Amino acid sequence: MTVEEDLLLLIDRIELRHVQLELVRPFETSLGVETHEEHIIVRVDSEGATGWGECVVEPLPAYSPETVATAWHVLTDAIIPSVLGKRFPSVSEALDTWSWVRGHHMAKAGLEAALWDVHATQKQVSLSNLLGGTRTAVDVGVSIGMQESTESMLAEVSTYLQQGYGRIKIKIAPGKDLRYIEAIRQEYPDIALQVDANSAYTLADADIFKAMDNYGLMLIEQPLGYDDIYEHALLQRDLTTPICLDESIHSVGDAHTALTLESCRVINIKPGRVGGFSESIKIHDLCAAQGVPVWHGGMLESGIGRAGNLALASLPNFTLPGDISASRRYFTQDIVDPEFIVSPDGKMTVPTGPGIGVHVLEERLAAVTVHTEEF
Ligand code: OSB
Ligand code: MG
Repeated sequence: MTVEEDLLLLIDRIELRHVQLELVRPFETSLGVETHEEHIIVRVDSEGATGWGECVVEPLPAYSPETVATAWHVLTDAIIPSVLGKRFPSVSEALDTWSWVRGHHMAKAGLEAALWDVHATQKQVSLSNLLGGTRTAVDVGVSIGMQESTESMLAEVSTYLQQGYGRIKIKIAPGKDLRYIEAIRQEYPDIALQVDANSAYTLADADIFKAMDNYGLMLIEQPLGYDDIYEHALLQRDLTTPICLDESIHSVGDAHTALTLESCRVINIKPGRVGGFSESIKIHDLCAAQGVPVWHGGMLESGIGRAGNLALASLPNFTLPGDISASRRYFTQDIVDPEFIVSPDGKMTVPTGPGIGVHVLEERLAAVTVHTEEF
């Protein structure tokens, strides 16, 4: 018997936890203000090994149609029953059992992440290694919420630059765009700067984006409709700045459509949005083959989700800095040890221990849990 066959993945037990984590400061985007994160932490036990995943839903369907309640329902009634108590040669066979479930990508990605972690732990390899990562540290950036004034925005930018972040992203919305970009560029002509509209504009606002071409932005993220691919192509034609799609890309098929239509020149990959690490890797590979850079987005994850994101972002075509910031940029205390930190040269080290490579602080996790269910 080979080592592979010896390490069949048996799914003994699954636990879901609805967690609530206070943010160190409110995060405002064109979608609203978030003061805390509510996610679902997924734990999988397999013959003595434990794996962890984070389902990056929000309480209300603003960024995505999924919510804590829909993910809980779909995990409980559709996805978990398809895998519980079964044995699989690898993670991909487990995924096949829930491929009949349409949509609900965040629900799927949360469980898939826990399966990858438990599998890597059993094999005694790092998640980065198992996913095909090639880097030991990744370049990271920070995503700054909308601010009351350009002065407070400049103060935020200055704080994060001092902490080492090598790339700044600011959230924009109509009325809170060019003034902010102009103010940052005056003070910092050379920093890597990009903006994220979270679909706050329409094609009627094209002139605002044309004006952004004068500021040397790395990219403009999701300016138009959250489900649009076509109109982004019309806008991209008139801009020199690359458009990056976030909300519009749910699969490798969407990525293929967007690249074929030239709707964007960069893609933001979030495992939750596309249904897990496996689909993320397909998008990564498609983009690599076409010379299109990708970067890792963020959903204000706890250390559990962040560890998985970092492992994925260690793949070779994640050539732009990710929205993967230090634990303390989000929370006073993370639920993993060691917490994630950013180095003075803007890098985050990819854990090398088995699985996600960080230890889950079970007491801390219990303290932030509002509801638990075991299967
Ligand atoms: O659009 O990238 C986004 C957070 C929640 C929902 C959508 C987005 C974001 C972020 C946060 O920008 C990035 C991070 O996790 O640091
Ligand atoms: Mg975005």
